[in-house]
Amino acid sequence: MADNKRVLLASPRGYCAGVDRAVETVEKTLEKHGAPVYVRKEIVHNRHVVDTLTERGVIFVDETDEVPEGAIVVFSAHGVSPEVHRTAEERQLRTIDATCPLVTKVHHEAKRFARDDYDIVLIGHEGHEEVEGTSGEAPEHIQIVDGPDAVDNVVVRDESRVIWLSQTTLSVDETMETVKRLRERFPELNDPPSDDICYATQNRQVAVKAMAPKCDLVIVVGSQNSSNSLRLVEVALQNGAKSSFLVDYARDIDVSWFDGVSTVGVTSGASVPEVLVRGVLDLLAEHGYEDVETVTTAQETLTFSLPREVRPARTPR
Ligand code: 10D
Ligand code: SF4
Repeated sequence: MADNKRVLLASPRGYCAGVDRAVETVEKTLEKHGAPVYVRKEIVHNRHVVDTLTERGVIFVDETDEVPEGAIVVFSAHGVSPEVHRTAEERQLRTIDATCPLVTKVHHEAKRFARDDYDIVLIGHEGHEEVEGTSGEAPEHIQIVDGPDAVDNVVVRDESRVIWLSQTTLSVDETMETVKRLRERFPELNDPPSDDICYATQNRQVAVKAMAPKCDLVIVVGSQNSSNSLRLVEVALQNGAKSSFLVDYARDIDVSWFDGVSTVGVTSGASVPEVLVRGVLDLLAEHGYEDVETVTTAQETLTFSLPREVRPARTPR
């Protein structure tokens, strides 16, 4: 049995402004129009959020051709390509776009640099919905680079007109390594006009970095398909945590992970409701980890207004 059992709780953790907006968009759509409401792809990559909304009458579909003509469909926080907008329009679907404004910002950058005839290197995970949406803005100008080792495969037309952009939820350190390798190949490589890895992704990684060296175990609450949550496990391991696991629920924790463990770090991905973290803290307390100390590395205050279709009407003064 380990002595000095304690929990370090990362802050910030959990819901970011884009997830909060996307989940509320679906809730408001349900309130306004009643069930069923269709959502293309998982609104955010969290099992609990998806299951809870399903119980309330949301039908999650993979593609808009599964939505009955004329019905309402919400696009997920990860964004969609123009092709998805076109097919929805053809089927006369009523669309509500819950794409995070910070993802939309990267779409705008992709369109702008494609218009200026740059070759765009989009650093991101092949097959991830956000990457599919962003690359769909200018498929003929964009090539996807999935980490440092993929840099060797990049082919450009003019080395002086190359820019890199990225998915919003990547590991900051790995992305910088990819950019370094890109710059070794293309010394004139242009940087994006502003950070594409969003504030929430960065803040959650910084908080994990601060606590990881002190942790025997870091538990990250999040789903297996959540890019930003997975990155937190990697960041914990790369920064001194002796072990780290991703769990959807407290019940996924294997108590043998606690063997010989004094300090447990806890954090959660940007798509994770706080109630799930509470469940993990309760389980930890049952195993003697009652002392919880918060490790705060940033304060977050950003919020986004809801899409026009579900925004509350302004009350006249
Ligand atoms: O997989 P992921 O990290 O991109 O998405 P998740 O839904 O877990 O978190 C929110 C991030 C979004 C919507 C991408 F910006
Ligand atoms: Fe937006 Fe960042 Fe949240 Fe993604 S992780 S939804 S880009 S705020």
